[in-house]
Amino acid sequence: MQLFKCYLCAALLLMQFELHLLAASESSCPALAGMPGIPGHNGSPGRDGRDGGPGPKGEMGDPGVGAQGPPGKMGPAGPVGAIGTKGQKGNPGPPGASADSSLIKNLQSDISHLTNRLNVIEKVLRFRVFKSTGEKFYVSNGLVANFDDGSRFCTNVGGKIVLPTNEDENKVLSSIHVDLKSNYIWIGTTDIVKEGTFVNLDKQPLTFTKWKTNEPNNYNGAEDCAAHHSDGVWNDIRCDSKWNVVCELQHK
Ligand SMILES: [Ca+2]
Ligand SMILES: [Ca+2]
Repeated sequence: MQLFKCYLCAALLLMQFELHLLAASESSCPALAGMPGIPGHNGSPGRDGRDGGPGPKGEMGDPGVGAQGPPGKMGPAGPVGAIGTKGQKGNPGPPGASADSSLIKNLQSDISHLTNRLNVIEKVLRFRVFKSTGEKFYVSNGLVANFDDGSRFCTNVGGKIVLPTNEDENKVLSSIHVDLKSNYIWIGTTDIVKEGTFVNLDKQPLTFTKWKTNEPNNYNGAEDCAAHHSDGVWNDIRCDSKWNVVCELQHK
């Protein structure tokens, strides 16, 4: 651009020079003026200026946006608070089974049972012959008596005249014959109340019988009591006859 300006200026000066030449030819002919010189070259750039002073403080920027950091550690426990006031008394709970009282009742029951059993055993040991038959002891001291005396004897020792109520008990009674060397042993049944109908001493029907064939026969119309024969079968016989007495004692 600068060079273009120079050319343009030179062109203007050349035109002005030609116009002067034309004007001079039409009038007089004064002395010729010299031609203007060519403009010089631009000079070199000057040295750098000094650093300026610090500018004014800028405005505060907008707050930054960052991700939330992880939670910090739990702080130490605070001081112990003061004791609060006493609360109201709660409603009474439902009555529960006391383990101790239940245990005591069981122990008392066991003690009572053992005491009764011990008393029975003490009585049994006084007899020369005794055998256990499940819930009973069959005992005898070798007494030979009629039915009434024998029944009274057994009552006095806390029992009654033996009466087998099943086959096993009948067999146990058979074994006692061996010890007593007996022929007959009284059993607790009679037909005194009604001839031909034997009942036990509580006047209850018999639940087990072991009558010998053709017995009871009420021989001579005088047999209202009954006895267990050594061969294991029963026979009705006279109540005033005398035979071995065996008592039964309950131990349960
Ligand atoms: Ca009879
Ligand atoms: Ca008979």
